[in-house]
Amino acid sequence: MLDDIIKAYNEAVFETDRDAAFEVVNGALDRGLSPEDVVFKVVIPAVEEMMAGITRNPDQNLAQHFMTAQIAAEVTDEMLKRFQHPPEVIGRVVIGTAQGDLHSLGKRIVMGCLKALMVEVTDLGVNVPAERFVDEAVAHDAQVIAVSAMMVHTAMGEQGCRRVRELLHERGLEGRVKIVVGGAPYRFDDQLYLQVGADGWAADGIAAGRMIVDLIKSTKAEHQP
Ligand code: B12
Repeated sequence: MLDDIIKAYNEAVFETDRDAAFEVVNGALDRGLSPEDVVFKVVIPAVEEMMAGITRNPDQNLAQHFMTAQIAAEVTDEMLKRFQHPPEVIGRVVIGTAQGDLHSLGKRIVMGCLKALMVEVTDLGVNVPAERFVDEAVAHDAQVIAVSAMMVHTAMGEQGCRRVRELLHERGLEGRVKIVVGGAPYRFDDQLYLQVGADGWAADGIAAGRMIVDLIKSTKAEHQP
């Protein structure tokens, strides 16, 4: 059954047919597939296939890629509403895309993974100033600030993660709040997260979920009386 669903979903997004994609997803739910499986076994692999397509042929139709990303984001948002509600929250994360960066899909996927792992997530959206990351982390009593950056200049620039690190330092919050980063530039250089002052990074949503849960647990343990 799963193979048929994946094939039908991939055909729909290849045709950039949003309604057909939703029909496939709703049909899959009717046939008993869980919202979690829709995201992790159907939507994410389709996005990964799109990314592999771009690597193979950078001249591929950008509109098609954009629609694949848009459809994936919409389906993910719908499925997240139906994810099993966690009985107990492990910790809290504020997440956003760095200042100057409007890429949102990777962040959404990370959010989905975190929610599935019982982490409370506050989405700050895209183009988020460093000050806002820190203010919101304090307001939500978050253990982790998650900064997504898809472009080299937003990953490495002075207004992104580096500035968040400076602000945490200035406000004496470094023990209480950790910073994690992710996005294409970090996949190209797996040491880049250290250069920009982050505590951790991950290459995909699933690894991000695991890494952030570990960081929340260790941060909470350090602060237990
Ligand atoms: C889709 C896309 C767009 C869409 C974005 C739609 C949207 N709503 O998000 C649109 C068309 C709008 C777009 C615009 C632009 N884009 Co664009 N875009 C892409 C593309 C093709 C895919 C990005 C994507 O969605 N990937 C799919 C998701 C699932 O993967 P992901 O984002 O990497 O996220 C995963 C991991 O990285 C990780 N992760 C992500 N965030 C985080 C955060 C944390 C904390 C953690 C732990 C993990 C984590 O987990 C995620 C899930 O597995 C990439 C190419 C690529 N190969 O990445 C270019 C790319 C990022 N774009 C690029 C560029 C240049 C642009 C534009 C400047 C183009 C232009 N000339 O206008 C604009 C910039 C707009 C802006 N100011 O932000 C360049 C950046 C180059 C560079 N070296 O800086 C890329 C790399 C394309 C290229 N090869 O040139 N883009």
